[in-house]
Amino acid sequence: MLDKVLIANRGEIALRILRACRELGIKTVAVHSTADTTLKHVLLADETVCIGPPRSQQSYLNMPAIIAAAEVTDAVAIHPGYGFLSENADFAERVEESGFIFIGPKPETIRLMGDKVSAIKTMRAAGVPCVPGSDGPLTDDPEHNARLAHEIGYPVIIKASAGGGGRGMRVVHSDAALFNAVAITRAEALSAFGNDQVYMEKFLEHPRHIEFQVLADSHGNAVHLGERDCSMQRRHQKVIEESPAPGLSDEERQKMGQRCVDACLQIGYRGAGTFEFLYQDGEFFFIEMNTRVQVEHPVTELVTGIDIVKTQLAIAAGEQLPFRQSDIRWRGHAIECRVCAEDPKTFVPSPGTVSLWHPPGGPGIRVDSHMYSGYSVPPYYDSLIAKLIAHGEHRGAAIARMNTALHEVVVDGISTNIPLHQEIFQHSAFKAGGTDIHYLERRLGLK
Ligand code: MV4
Repeated sequence: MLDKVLIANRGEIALRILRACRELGIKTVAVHSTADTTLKHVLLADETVCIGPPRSQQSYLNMPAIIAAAEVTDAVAIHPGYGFLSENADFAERVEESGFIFIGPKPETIRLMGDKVSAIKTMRAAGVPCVPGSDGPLTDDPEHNARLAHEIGYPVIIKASAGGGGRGMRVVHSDAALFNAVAITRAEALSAFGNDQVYMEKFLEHPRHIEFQVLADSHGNAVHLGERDCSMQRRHQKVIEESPAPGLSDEERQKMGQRCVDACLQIGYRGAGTFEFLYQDGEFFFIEMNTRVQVEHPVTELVTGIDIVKTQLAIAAGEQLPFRQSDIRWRGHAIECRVCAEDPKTFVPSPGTVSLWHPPGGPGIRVDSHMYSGYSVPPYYDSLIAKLIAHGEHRGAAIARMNTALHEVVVDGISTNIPLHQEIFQHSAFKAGGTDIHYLERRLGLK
């Protein structure tokens, strides 16, 4: 196994990674900003290194400071968590060039998937179904683009190839709007990402967001752990995720899961990964691949019994996957609520000191959180403070357990979105399952 791992992240995921390391007997190094000296995983780590001032750009995104911290502590590997540098191919490359193991895919895989045009091309070639679209970057030829839009059929969506996660997109309904939409998306992409490549897809009007979890080792083995439904979102921020996706048949799961596994083997994928799909009218359409561990990984862990973070560490240590596809069994249903330090009505961040924290408990409840009574939520970072995850024998049982947890949990001193979760759990459409990506914003009266 690995001797010592540097955790290049903060908050709940840093604590999650620290716990996985501890279980495996791996020593830990926590790197942190000056605003994060009292983070729970920093207090628990074997060694700590302060890497800079509060602003992420100068700390959690500061590549030389993180690599220097690995050097002075003799860490052998770096776990990037999610967000920050987790999908930065240049960082992965610099980590490897400095003689450390990057806990994730090869830098070239991260680069390939970071460019959405090349990701889609790769997946299409590997037999993964994609959205009907330009199958390559758009040119500046207005006639050619208009012909393409007609072939695909309006509405279409113009997306930045370097975007993803909802950044740099524009829906177009007519020839009249196409030329400007391409020009504006291109200009925005250039200023936001330093890359003006854009592509076109058929715009799907009422899809669900369903993603498949995969794990692949460096010995030619890959498995899928089924899917998560992440459709309950607001402004591209997921609010609730669940596994399995309501109404998806075993046949659909096996078929799409196998396509993802085959694609992993074809591209030599390594580590944990997520294939994002839009699912509409019984059909899957690949949109993006995430090359990191995801916030919502616990729902998959609860239904499969597989520890995704420990498996990431084993893969990075060069081990073979300890299970085959036929070993993987799905049991029951799991749902995750993201608890954020924000006003439940305005969604304005609410940093400050948590005066009281009573996590929920009982059968089938898991809480992933770095919070403690007296912890101060700094204003500089993402507002996620806890993930409540409920598991039950079926969806209704998981909902009942989450409902209980949502009425038991106490966070005092700051505002949280717990009232929003309590409300969603009363919605009959949520209870029925299978709502699309627009459901929450419509229900909140935002659209
Ligand atoms: C789409 C789409 C409809 N049609 N692509 C937004 C985030 C990025 N990952 C892709 N996104 C979308 N791509 C086509 N061809 C609708 C969205 C979309 C969305 C997707 C997943 C989760 C939430 C979303 C919210 C708004 C729009």
